[in-house]
Amino acid sequence: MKKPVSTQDYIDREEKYGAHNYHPLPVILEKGEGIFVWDVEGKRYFDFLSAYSAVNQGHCHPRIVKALNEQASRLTLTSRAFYNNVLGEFEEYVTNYFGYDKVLMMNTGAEADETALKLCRKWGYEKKGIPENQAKIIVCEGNFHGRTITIVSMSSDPQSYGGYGPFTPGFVSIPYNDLKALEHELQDPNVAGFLVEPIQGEAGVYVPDDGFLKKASDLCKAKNVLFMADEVQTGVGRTGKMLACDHEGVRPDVLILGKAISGGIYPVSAVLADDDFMLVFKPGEHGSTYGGNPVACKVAMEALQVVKDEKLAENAERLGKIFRTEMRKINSDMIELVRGKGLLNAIVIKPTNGKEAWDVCVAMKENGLLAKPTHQHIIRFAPPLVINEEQLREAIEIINKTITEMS
Ligand code: IF1
Repeated sequence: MKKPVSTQDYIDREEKYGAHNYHPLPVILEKGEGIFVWDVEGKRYFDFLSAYSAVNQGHCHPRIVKALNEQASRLTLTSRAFYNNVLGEFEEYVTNYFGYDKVLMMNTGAEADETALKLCRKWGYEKKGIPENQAKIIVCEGNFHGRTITIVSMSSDPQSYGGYGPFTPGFVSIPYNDLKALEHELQDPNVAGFLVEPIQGEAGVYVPDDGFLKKASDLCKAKNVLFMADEVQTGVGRTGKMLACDHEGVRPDVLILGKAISGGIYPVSAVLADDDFMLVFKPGEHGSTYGGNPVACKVAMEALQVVKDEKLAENAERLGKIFRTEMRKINSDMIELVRGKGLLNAIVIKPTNGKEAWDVCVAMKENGLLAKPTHQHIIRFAPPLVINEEQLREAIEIINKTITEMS
């Protein structure tokens, strides 16, 4: 195929040579800086997806890029067969940062979730005394934890699990935000853990009732069950606190992080837990070739420090309130509902004049703002947390104008 020149050429090439496992908006991005991205035709957009909350620190943050470059030209990968001089530095840094005894590093969110599930089962057998192969883990309907066979085994979305059986057993599903159902399932002494997203992202930014996380964590504690928070999407400032669990003063037994711990610069994920739990892994029992490599460590350390230095959680908290207030003021029947926390927000779109959430996103793209629909009728808005109020108001104006014109 000849060198692509137009947007359509790029789309055609991916269509021809790539697996068809995504359906992107028709925009070809080639540059990013802070809250903006540019397409191959030179057009600038507000990025209101932030790579699903991986780019909280903004695109190509100079400090994080510098950390990447410096380490990349020195030592990139040793595997864990040998020590390297950076891993320990990061481990000390990140455990202090989040307040846990230990960390285990992986690369993707799914791997971190898998790690937590393995840790939980092993702890269930070795510490809690669950009979062999009987451990159960409670999960929530509408969850999204990634794409592996075990993770899709926990999913209630046919798009995620359909065609991928046979499935991993050992999971029980309860409705999200349902303490009664949790209490009921917790009566089973073979339950080892409860895995939950503090806000369900894929489900369409579904925020549970105030107090849900606290009560769920208390119920787990009373039954000697691990409370495991998947903060892959909600963590690192996104919801207006460092962790979404911080809104309720909840400290998960097992904390799962990914995406923004590296600011979108490198795949880094991590599981944090105290010694009682983490030390169930013995040498050779779990791992990853790239997990904990020096580049990952340096990048993640800088990315986390940027979140603190630039007070990104505080910014998300303040601007999130403005965003939701302004969305609720938009005078259109197309907006059925506005919800979210910090800068993780969504609007529910009522199809109008044959136009759906997808059409709204295409029109917003034309007007210079990128966002992605989920579940047909929901649009998620999650700009990089480095956005300022003036920029946010400009973006709100684009959303307002687009929706008002369509309805
Ligand atoms: C895709 C959604 C977001 C996650 C939570 C683990 C993972 C994710 C809470 C896995 C990943 C992604 C992946 C992305 C779409 C996306 C997503 F719409 F599906 F729900 F963010 F909102 N836990 N979320 O949200 O992390 O292995 O991908 O690093 O294209 O699959 P990963």
